Amino acid sequence: MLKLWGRTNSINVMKVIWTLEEIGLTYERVDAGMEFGVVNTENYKLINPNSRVPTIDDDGFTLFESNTIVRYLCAKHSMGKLYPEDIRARADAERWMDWATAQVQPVITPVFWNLIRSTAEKRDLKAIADNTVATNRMMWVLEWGLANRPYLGGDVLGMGDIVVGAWVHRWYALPIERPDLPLVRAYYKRLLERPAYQLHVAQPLS
Ligand SMILES: N[C@@H](CCC(=O)N[C@@H](CS)C(=O)NCC(=O)O)C(=O)O
Repeated sequence: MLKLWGRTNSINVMKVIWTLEEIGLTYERVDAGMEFGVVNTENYKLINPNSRVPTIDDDGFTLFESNTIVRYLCAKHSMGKLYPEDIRARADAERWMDWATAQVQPVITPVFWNLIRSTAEKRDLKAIADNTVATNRMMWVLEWGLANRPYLGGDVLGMGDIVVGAWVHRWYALPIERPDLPLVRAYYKRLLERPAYQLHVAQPLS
């Protein structure tokens, strides 16, 4: 059975859990990271020397990097569905996965850490303000990406939506000022209709 290491409040672990649930795969999850430890043990470092989560073990094949894990699981179990067969549709999905990691994650993470994982005294208000502006600007890009299609995958959910959708919940859940983006708002509502997203991604931030 596939084994996944990672705590459930990690966004990178959420992407993998959501993928596994959409596919309907049976898996075992082991709490790891932050208060759960595990990531600094010698055994864990043999399969993930970054000491980070998530990591999977698929019948002896181990893998870290959440986007790569999502791609791998979709290619293996959801070819032509979550993983587009058409090379252009696949490149489009990969573009959004890379965009989320390269453009959204670096600016939303300081906002998240300061507001959710820091005490009030330790908050860097300038970092929150500057990065909120930068994050909101990125969400305009997503508004552009959703023109004329319900999902980044087109008519149906694709692997690009799994990575981007995880960040979209974080954006809506943060106590910040946001522009009203009708397409992103409708997209989030659509994602919330999916039980796996609701249960494993759209949870209170911690
Ligand atoms: N690029 C990596 C980043 C992994 C990462 O930074 N994971 C965080 C959680 S989101 C982590 O392991 N933090 C330390 C911990 O939980 O102990 C990926 O996408 O898998």
